[in-house]
Amino acid sequence: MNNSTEQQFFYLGFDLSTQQLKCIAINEQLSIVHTEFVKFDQELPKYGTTNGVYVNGDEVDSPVAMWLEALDLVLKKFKMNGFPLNQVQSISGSCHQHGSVYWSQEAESLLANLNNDQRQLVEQLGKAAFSRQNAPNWQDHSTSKQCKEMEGVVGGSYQMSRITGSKAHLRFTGPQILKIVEEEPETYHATSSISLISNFLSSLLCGKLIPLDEADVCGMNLYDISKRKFYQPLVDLVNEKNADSNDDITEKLLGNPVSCKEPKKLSNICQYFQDKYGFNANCSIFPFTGDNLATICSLPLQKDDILLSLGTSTTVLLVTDQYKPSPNYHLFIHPTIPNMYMAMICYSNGSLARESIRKELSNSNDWVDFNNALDDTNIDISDELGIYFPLGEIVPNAPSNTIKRVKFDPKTGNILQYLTRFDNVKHDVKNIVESQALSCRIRISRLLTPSKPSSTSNTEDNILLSFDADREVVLSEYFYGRPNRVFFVGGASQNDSIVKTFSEVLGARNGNYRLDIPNSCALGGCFKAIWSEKTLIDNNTPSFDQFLQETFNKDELHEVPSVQSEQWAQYSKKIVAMSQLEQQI
Ligand code: ADP
Ligand code: XUL
Repeated sequence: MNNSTEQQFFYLGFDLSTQQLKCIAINEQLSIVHTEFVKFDQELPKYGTTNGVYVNGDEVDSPVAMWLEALDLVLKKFKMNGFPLNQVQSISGSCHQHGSVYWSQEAESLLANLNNDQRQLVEQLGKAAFSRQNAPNWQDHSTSKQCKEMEGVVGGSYQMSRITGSKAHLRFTGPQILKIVEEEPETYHATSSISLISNFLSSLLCGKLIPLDEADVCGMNLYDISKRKFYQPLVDLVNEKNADSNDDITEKLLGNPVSCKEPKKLSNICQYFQDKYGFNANCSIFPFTGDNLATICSLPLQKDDILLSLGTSTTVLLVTDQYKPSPNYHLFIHPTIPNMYMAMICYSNGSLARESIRKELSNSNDWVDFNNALDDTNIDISDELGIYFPLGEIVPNAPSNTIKRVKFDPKTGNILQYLTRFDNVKHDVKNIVESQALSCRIRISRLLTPSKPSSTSNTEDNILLSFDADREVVLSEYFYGRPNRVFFVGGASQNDSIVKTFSEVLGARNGNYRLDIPNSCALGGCFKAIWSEKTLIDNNTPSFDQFLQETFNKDELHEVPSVQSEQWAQYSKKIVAMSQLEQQI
């Protein structure tokens, strides 16, 4: 390390993803000064994972011991490369969501007695600290029975989303825990506490068991988001399924989660890390959160801003103050901005579906012909709509190879005719991109601040749309919600024509931007760490979004050229047709 790092303060952000543990250090100017990572399959091959997990039919899990080794290894790399860990002021981070770690009765004392006696974490905690050696992973899909049981208790998918922010999902931690209660009663009984991956990692750094993070807890299907406490009928279900009446799930989850209303220091880093890697005794640990939640903390996102990831799949992350749950998406408590939520929509058909239309159009491996068709204003698709799901789709729920093309009446939105083909594949090019964007717009519109108040006087308003989970929505609620800004990331965000079409359909009021965020999860952790520490030292520190707005390097944002956001209104005509089309799936 050169002299310029002397006397500086640094902030660390971890990212424990499915395939690797990454750790990034930033300075006071929020610039990355050092990065280290450990790739599980390659660097810890003795665990024999593939892409970080074991797959056994529909069960997917990961060895917890591998993560212990990875934590020592990543910090060893910082030390070996001369990074001054003694100048780190604070640490936070993110972890893949929904996974769960099962601690044994001895865990608490083993954590409290961690010391630098030459033995690694894996040797000191080893098997003894865990009642289950593997942690279920978010890719697990073995809990259909438990999802049904849980939705049975609350009264169905919509009720489940209304209470917990999401309908019951196979990967969510509540169904995963319930499965262990039902199928591995001895394991459950031997478990003193259960962590998500996020508070598992913060517990290691603190040398004591840390409760859940209130943002990440929303990925469990157990937490009543509006009441900010565990939902008792679901807690009772887990307790009743468990033969040992002394075991209470809320006790195992260590009671109330750590609130996100204000920064909360968990503790200083524990002695083990001070002695072994030279951390300062005052280095603060702040709550870790889920990876998607950390991603929204990596940018200066404000209310009504969207982060749209156009990768292999499409993911929409939105900052909203509206708690209007739906089985179509997820709502989580925002990890750093009080009274805000993060909405998330996950689509499986994104780039791969566009690629399949590109192949139908021409043999070319680039996007030139596709983009020419997409930009061609002479191709009129104003009375057409198409949906293209080569892969099974999550939103709307559809089996693989669901492809539908229709002509509709633009005045009423009623479908007039189903087609097997349009006149030309160029129409498919325009329709696939437009309908993908329209689907995002419809799903998020009710979560955005309306640009006009919605009215119920119009007779049109009474039309029942297939996206109306709660049967209380009026058509006009889908018309006026416009995003503040849209930030595009992921592979296809490099494509001007695709990004321009999405921008026009979504109709952001204050611009569309493209950026590269390869380190978003770890950076979100760094930003949370620096802002939390500064807020504790000086309570005049601005709110999280304001702090990032002031300090974020704007050169990283590239405005999307020549978007006509006012075209937005014309796509409203397709909402009724889209609803009718989705009803036919
Ligand atoms: P992942 O989501 O798997 O992390 P990426 O974000 O890198 O991956 O996205 C990969 C996808 O991006 C590919 O399927 C590819 O079709 C798409 N992609 C990459 N470049 C372009 C481009 N210029 N135009 C359209 N799509 C692109
Ligand atoms: C979100 C989800 C994944 C994991 C792993 O619900 O399951 O995004 O967080 O990245």
